[in-house]
Parts: sequence; structure tokens; C-alpha cells
Amino acid sequence: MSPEHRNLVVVANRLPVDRVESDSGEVSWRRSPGGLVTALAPVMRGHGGAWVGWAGGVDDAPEPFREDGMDLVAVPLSAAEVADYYEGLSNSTLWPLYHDVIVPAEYNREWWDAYVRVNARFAEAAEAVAGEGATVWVQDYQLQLVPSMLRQRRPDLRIGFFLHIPFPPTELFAQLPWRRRILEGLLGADLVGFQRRGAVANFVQLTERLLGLPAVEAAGDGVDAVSTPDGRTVRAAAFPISIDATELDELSRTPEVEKRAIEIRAELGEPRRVLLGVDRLDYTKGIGHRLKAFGELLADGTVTPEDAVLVQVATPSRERVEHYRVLRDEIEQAVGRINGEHARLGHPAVHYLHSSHDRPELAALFRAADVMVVTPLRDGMNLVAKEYVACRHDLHGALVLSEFAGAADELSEAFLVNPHDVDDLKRAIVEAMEVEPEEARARMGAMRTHVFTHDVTRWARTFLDTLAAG
Ligand code: ADQ
Repeated sequence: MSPEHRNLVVVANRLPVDRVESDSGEVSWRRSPGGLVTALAPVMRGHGGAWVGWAGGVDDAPEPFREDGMDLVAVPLSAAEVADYYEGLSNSTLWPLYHDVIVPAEYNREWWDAYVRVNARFAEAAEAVAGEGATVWVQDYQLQLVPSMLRQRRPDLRIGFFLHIPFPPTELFAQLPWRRRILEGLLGADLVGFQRRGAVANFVQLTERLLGLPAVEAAGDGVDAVSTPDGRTVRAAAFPISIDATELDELSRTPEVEKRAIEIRAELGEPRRVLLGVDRLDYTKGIGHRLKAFGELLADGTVTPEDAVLVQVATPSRERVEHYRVLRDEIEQAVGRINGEHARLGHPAVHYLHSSHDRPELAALFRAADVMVVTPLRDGMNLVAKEYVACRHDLHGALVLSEFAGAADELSEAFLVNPHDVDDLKRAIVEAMEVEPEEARARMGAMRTHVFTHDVTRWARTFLDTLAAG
């Protein structure tokens, strides 16, 4: 089947692969890490769909190619567009604005112009591969104008949109100079999906307040709806994203992963407790708050370096954006300070790795950790929390989880915390370190039941079924 006749088209900022060049100059593609790819790759393979996205380079985009059971269609970006559309409007305007302005959002009209131009290019590329009456599923904050642009060109399509990050309340969203344009862009979809119910409520309230559009009463079970001026009904609902729990569970049970988990604990010097953080190096993830709490526990003697070590794995992220460079310096300074005060020769209190790891190594880290510390200040979902749970078939281990992560709605048996409250965070870490094995098993068992019954396949199926039913 040629890419022109696809019945399911995913449109996302990035293609789900990274370019790899061998020493001899041969180019190949490798599935890339990251929340969205991890979530959608199995769904796309199942449907044999096409995926439209940026290949990650500048200017030259590869011709459409097949990888991992899907057709990949690359959208080119110039260096200026990477700076303005991606690093600018997407990651320096929308990302902070949608995450409670943890750092200030920057508003720049040239960035906006690039965002409009690039969204139009994505819409054109999607239009070209979508068959008559096809389903097009647009992903995330970088592409919020694509639904309306696509609808104008192709009214035959069924269009879904899913936002992977939080959707802010009116008080914050109203800052955006292009607030109406974004809402109108989203309203091109038949169904707009969010991670949490609160985001749905924000969306419906915003369309009413800023566009004067009436909410439709009782659109369905857990589904809200808005009437548009052109007489359509746009539905909105929460679809909490998840992971391929079975795949991770199987990986975590392999002898290689089991062996590596034991090795990791030995390499760490066999501390009584291993605490673990795994995040993209992003200011939304609350890594500094976590370090502060752990540093204070060491300083006040509640925890000793023999008792516990913290392993913090931070994937390099958005390194050309200033706030991310500053954050890296801050985190590395904090790690240095804690180790300067509490490490012994050959035994750091915090093991900090600024690197990406393959799935087996991550699974081994999860298996080695007694306490997983997930403390975002705001997070759409947080897949890491669910990945940890999926890897603990032994029912050991405890999850400390921020209330501000979408995952907190589902994983209520975690040790829930407000990461802004350092004392609360310290309390939760200590409780998780000292939890009775029986209670730990009960908590982990309940969380595993949820994660295995609400996996990524169910997430995608629920979204696509709801979209089809409208
Ligand atoms: P992210 O902000 O990237 O995703 P998250 O949901 O935690 O956050 O997903 C990160 C993914 O990257 C996980 O699969 C994790 O295993 C992987 N990862 C993290 N550190 C890694 C490392 N050092 N090496 C290798 N892999 C690593 C966005 C939103 C989230 C939302 C997802 C999916 O910000 O809130 O959950 O999309 O919707």
C-alpha cells in the first residue's frame, strides 16, 4: 500500500525514529526514546498507519520510508524554523505557559509566524497521505493549528487531537497573545483529548469565555462538547495515556535485567536503600526539589550515606534553550554540593548520570530501586511512574509521586506528595523507605492491576473508538 492511501495518519512534531550514521556514512533509523513514541509505536504497527513528523535534521528531509511497520513521512524544517517554531513558540512559549509558568513564557511575534507556517506544512503533508474519509490523529502542543487547517482543506477527514501536556486554566492561558487562534485551531478537531478531567474543564471554559461558544449539555459519559459557529459539535474528554505494560514486565523478568539489577546495587556499594529518579532534564520535573529534600535528610541525619543513595538519571533535553542550560547548571551544582558535604571516598551520596539509556538498562534501574521518586511540579501524565510499577512483578519497591502529575489520578496507592512542601516530600521519602513489606506489596499490587488493565493499547483504542463514534 502506498502512503497516499492510509486510513490512519498520526501527525506529531517528531517522527518516531532517530537518524544513525555509521562510520562508512551509511544512514539508518533507530526507534527513538520518549513518551510519545513509546506510547504510539505499538498502535501504529497494529494499524499499519502513516506517521507524519519532523525527522530532526535541518533542511533536508528523507523521502517517505517504511520503518517498524509504518510509513514515515518527513516534514522538513529550516534552521530558522527549528529556532522559532520549535525552540521558540513550542518550547519557550507554550511549554512554560501550559506548565504553570514555572519559568516565564516568552511572547515573540516572529516565533508565532513560524508556528503558523510550520503547522500549515504539517497539515499539507497529512492531507497528502490521508485517504478519503481517513482518521487523522494530531498530537500535542506543537501542532494545535493543524486540526482547523486540515478541516478547511479536507472536510471528509475525521480529525482527533490529543494534548500530552497539561492545559492551563483561563488565568494563565489568557496571557497568550494568540489565545483565540489556538482555540480555533483545536476546534477543527472532532474530538479533543486531554490527560486529565481538569484540562477538559479548562478547555470548555476557555472556549466559552474567549470565543463565546456554548457548552453542549450531556454529550455523553465523561465527554464534554462545544458547539462551533459552523454548526459542528466538538467533543472533549480525558484519555489518560499509559505504557505497554506487558512488554516492560516481560523485559524486567529477563535473566539479563535481573542480573544487571543485582550488579547495579553492587556497583552502588550495597546500600540499604536505593532511591531513583529518571527524567528528561526539564524544569517541570522537580529534580531540584527532590535533591533539596534528599540533601536535607542527609544534613539532619535522618538518612545516612550508608543507608541510602540517590541515583538521578537525567536525559539531556532541549539544550539550546537558555532555561534548560541554566537548569542543568543548577542541578549539577546541587549534586556537587550534596556530594561535597556527604560523600565518602568512592561512595557518592548522589549518583548523577546525564545520559540516555536503553530499555533494558532502565528496566534494571527500576528493578534495583527500592524507592522511585517522581516529583514533577506539573506533568501531563508521567510515564516513568507507570514504567516503574510495570517492572515490579516482585511487588517490592515504593513509588513517591507528585500530586501534580497526571499519573496521581490513577496511582492513588503511591506515596503522594506536594513537591513544593519540602517537609512533606521528606516525610514521603522516609515513609517509602521504611514501608512494611506487606503494605508495599498491597500498594504495588493495586497499582500494577491498574497499569496492566489501563495500558497504552487501551488508551489508543478508547480514543480512536470515541473519535469513530462521534
Ligand atoms: P515527557 O515529558 O518526555 O513526556 P514522560 O511521560 O516521563 O515525560 O516520558 C519520558 C519517557 O522517556 C519515558 O518513557 C522514559 O522511560 C523515557 N526516559 C526518561 N529518561 C530516560 C533516560 N535517561 N534514558 C532513556 N529513556 C528515558 C510528555 C509529557 C508527559 C506525558 C508523555 C506522554 O510531558 O507528561 O506522560 O509526554 O504523553
